[in-house]
Amino acid sequence: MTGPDRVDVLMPAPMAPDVINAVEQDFTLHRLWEQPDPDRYLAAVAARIRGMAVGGAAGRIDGRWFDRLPALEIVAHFGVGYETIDATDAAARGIVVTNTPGVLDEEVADLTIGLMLATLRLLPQADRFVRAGDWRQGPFPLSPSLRGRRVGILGLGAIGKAVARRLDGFDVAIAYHGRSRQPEVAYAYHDSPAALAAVSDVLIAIVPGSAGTRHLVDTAVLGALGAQGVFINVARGSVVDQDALIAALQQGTILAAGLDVYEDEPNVPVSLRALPNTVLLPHIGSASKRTRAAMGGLVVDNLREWFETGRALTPVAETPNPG
Ligand code: NAP
Ligand code: 8YV
Repeated sequence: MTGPDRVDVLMPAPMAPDVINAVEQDFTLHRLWEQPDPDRYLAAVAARIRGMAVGGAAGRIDGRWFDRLPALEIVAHFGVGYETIDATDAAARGIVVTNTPGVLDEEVADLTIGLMLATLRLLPQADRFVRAGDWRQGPFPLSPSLRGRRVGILGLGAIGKAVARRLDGFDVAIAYHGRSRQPEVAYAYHDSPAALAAVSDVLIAIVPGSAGTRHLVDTAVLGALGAQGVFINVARGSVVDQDALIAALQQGTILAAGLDVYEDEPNVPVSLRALPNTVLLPHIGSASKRTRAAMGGLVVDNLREWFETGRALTPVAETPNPG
């Protein structure tokens, strides 16, 4: 795509340098965050913008953007979870929304297993113990174990299944909850998060963030998980009632938690950071160089494919007619 026919693509906030460079190769890229007066700049170029490339830093992409961009055809999102985009409103206006499924499932599943083991076997605590020179005073305390535990997966989708495949090799019982039973799946199905928690010693949340999943894990679910229970959240912070989780960890309602996601990232409450029975990661589920490059590649490929063929590669479920 060269010359006067180059398509105009808006990037409201900075994305990875590789994504910026790749978009710039094929499109006229508008870097809104670099403009001294973004509002005025947008007013000047809005009528030409046919594509948007966005990640979490762009904030909420909804009718307020769509109203201002009358020629917008596609919003290409970096990340599989796209709760920051009003995809229903986009669909109603005929705007395609794409996300980045498929290229990060295995990476996020690897991280989930690592976080689960780190939380159970106290790996960060053990590392700090050695660094502090405390080993010379005596051995590190014995940890809880994965042996004999039952693992519940809240959200047996693409990533949940990749987690389950790994857990198959750990010789643990696996069960799941989703809104629907999956007949082709052999793992035990439970029809509510509380029912799943009641038969689990480790509960792993990997559902999308949405109104429907908000506080799916609440006081009752944590109570059902029980005093030896471990909660792992690699989904979204909104999926768990964070205050209820902190209380459950403080009071021993559950044993421990391993968290990659939080209610108000990057702000993690002091009360959570102070808890010794947590392992806290800064939302790094997909954050390897290899996988982030693949995600960025898919963002750009979606834009290219749409403007070359009129079809998007990975449209989200709400997009009714992706080409
Ligand atoms: P997916 O393939 O769409 O699977 C989502 C699963 O959640 C489905 O099995 C679905 O089953 C279940 N689900 C959806 N709504 C539900 C509800 N209201 N109650 C119970 N279960 C529900 O998605 P995915 O690719 O596995 O990704 C899942 C999420 O992981 C993403 O949306 C994102 O938020 C998060 N994520 C986090 C990281 C990280 O870095 N930590 C990285 C990637 C993704 P039913 O339809 O049967 O309910
Ligand atoms: C990314 C994620 O960290 O894909 C997702 O839904 O949560 C992660 O892979 C995030 O989208 C990048 O901002």
